[in-house]
Amino acid sequence: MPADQAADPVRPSVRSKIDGGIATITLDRPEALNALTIEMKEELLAALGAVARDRAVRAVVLTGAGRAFCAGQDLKERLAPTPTPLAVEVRERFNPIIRAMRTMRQPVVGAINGVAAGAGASLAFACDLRIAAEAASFVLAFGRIGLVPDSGATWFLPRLVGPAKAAELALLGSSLSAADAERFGLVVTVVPAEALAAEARAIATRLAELAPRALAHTKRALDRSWSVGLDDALEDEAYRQGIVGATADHAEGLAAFIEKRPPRFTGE
Ligand code: T3D
Repeated sequence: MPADQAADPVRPSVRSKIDGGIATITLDRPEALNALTIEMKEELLAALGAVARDRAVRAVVLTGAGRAFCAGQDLKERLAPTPTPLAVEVRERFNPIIRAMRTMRQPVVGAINGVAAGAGASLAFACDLRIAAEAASFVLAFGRIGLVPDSGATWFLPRLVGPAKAAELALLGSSLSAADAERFGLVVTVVPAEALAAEARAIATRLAELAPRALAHTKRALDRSWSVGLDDALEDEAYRQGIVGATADHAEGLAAFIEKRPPRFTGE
């Protein structure tokens, strides 16, 4: 297929559905293993932005259609007559997606249905939690095409699996199976392909039932912890506790505990 026809301009390549406080965003270009074109990156960023602004959404599931999660940058697009310079593409199209995932208040559950390669692996790493289908795998395919890992891969991976495994995956480009990803703690659990959507929804439902502001502060505090010392982290926890401790949801959580009933958190 010629590079300029890589994406059908009338069919969106990213689907977004909101149901019961859970947004499911699906990368939907299965014929190219959900490889990311310019349009698709713009659609994904728009979908994440819409979800981030929607107060009714309490948790997000990110997944792929077909047999892959995402094969990273659409390499055929790079063969276009005047491709965007790589540094510009990374700064202006990939990095905003990763920042959006990390700054949105809702937790993002990656439902990794198949191979996650290149920036597709980075997308998986940028999720708050990941679950995987048995056939899923993670490949830092960048080195095979003479590139460096990007879209946060060099930041996330050592933190997620440790520096030694990160170096192996990043330098050798070895494929990490779903089973090994579970052993390294990269994924919460591995399930048969047919159970993935239900399992992702079950985890997202658990998250959606928790107090949204407490979750948002927990997400921020965890990210922030990587760049501060213990004293700073202790003070940051105290600061956030002061904020969420004054919420109606904290009062509801206490009341529910005393009354021995499930809490009903409203986000207030
Ligand atoms: O460039 C910039 O803007 C900078 C940013 C870079 C970020 C990056 O993501 S760089 C890394 C890009 N991704 C890759 O290098 C991965 C390339 N793909 C693969 O290595 C393999 O396809 C997989 C390991 C992911 C899966 O292998 P396999 O054997 O299961 O499938 P396949 O046969 O290779 O692919 C199936 C189809 O998907 C095939 O199309 P065809 O021949 O049937 O028409 C293949 O060309 C297409 N496809 C797979 N990956 C991409 C892709 N098409 C475009 N771009 C891809 N990345």
